[in-house]
Amino acid sequence: MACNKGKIIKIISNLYTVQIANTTYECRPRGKFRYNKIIPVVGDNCLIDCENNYILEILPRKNYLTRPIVANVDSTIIVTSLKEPNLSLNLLDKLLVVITLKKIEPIICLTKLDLLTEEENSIVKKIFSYYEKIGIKVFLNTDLGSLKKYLEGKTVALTGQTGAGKSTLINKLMPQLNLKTAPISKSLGRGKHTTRHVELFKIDNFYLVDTPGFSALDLQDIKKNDIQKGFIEFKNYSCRFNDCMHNKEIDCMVKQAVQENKILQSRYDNYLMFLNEASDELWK
Ligand SMILES: Nc1nc2c(ncn2[C@@H]2O[C@H](COP(=O)(O)OP(=O)(O)O)[C@@H](O)[C@H]2O)c(=O)[nH]1
Ligand SMILES: [Mg+2]
Ligand SMILES: [Zn+2]
Repeated sequence: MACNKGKIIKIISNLYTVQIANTTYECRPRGKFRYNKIIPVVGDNCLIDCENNYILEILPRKNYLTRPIVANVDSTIIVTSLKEPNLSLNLLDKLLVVITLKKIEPIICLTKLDLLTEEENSIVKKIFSYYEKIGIKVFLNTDLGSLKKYLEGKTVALTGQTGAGKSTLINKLMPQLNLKTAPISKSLGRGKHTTRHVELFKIDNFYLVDTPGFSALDLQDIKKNDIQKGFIEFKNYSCRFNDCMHNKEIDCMVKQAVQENKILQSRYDNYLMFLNEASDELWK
C-alpha cells in the first residue's frame, strides 16, 4: 500500500481533497483518528493511502484558527498600504499582536510606495527599518521574487485593510490561477460571505489560504498581560518587576528604552492604547 504525506486543501461534505506535490487526491476518511474523534480540517497534514484514496492519519497540528477553521498556518502577510488608505501603524501593531499570539509568523508587505513623496519615503524607510531590526520580515509588493522565495514551503494567509492591495498582490502571485482569484478577493474583502468555507491554493512552492482566519477585532479576546507578548522587542528588557506592565511601574526598562529612542514611540503608544482597549475581565 502506497502511503504518503499530504495536505488537505479543500473539504466538501465528506470528501477531502489532499494535495501531494502537484497531484490532488479526492479522499475519504478511514483511519484510527476517527476513533480519537479528530475531525480533519483544511490545512491538516495527513497520511493517505494513494491507491485507495483514504486518509489514514492526521498529523499533529501547529496551530488552529476558528473563524473560519483552518490548521497549520505558518505565516500571515499583513498587506500594509502606505497611502490611499494611509499607513496605520495602529492597525499594523494590532495585527502583529493578534498574529503573534496565535503562534503565526507575521510578514509585512508594503504597497503603494510609488504614491509617496521623497520626504514621506524617507520617514517610511526609517519606520520599517525598525520593524526589520526587531525581527519582522518586510517586503515590497514590487519585489515579489524575494517574497515568493521567503514563502517557500509555507502555508500563508493574507490580511490588511480594504483597498490595501490584497487582490492585486494575489493576482500578481498567481496569474496562472486567475480564475480562482475572484472568490479569494471577495472573501478577503468585507467578509460578506456567509458560508465560511476555506480552501488552500498551491502557488509554486507555498499554499495560500483564502481567508486570514482572524481579524484585528480578535484583540478583544486577548488578556491585558498577554498583549506585551505581541510587542516582541519588549522582552529584551528586564524591568525591576517581573510582571511589569510597562505602564505606571517604577524602574521600567521598556519605558526607559522608549525615552532613549531604542523602542519606537508609536509602538509604545499603541501598546498603552491596546492595554486600555483590552477588557478587564480577562485580566488575570
Ligand atoms: N499606486 C498603487 N496602487 C495600487 C498598488 N497596489 C494596489 N493598488 C491599487 O489599489 C486599489 C485597491 O487594490 P485591491 O487589490 O483591490 O485592494 P484590496 O481591497 O486589499 O483587495 C486598486 O485600484 C489597485 O489597483 C500599488 O502598489 N500602488
Ligand atoms: Mg480585494
Ligand atoms: Zn516595564
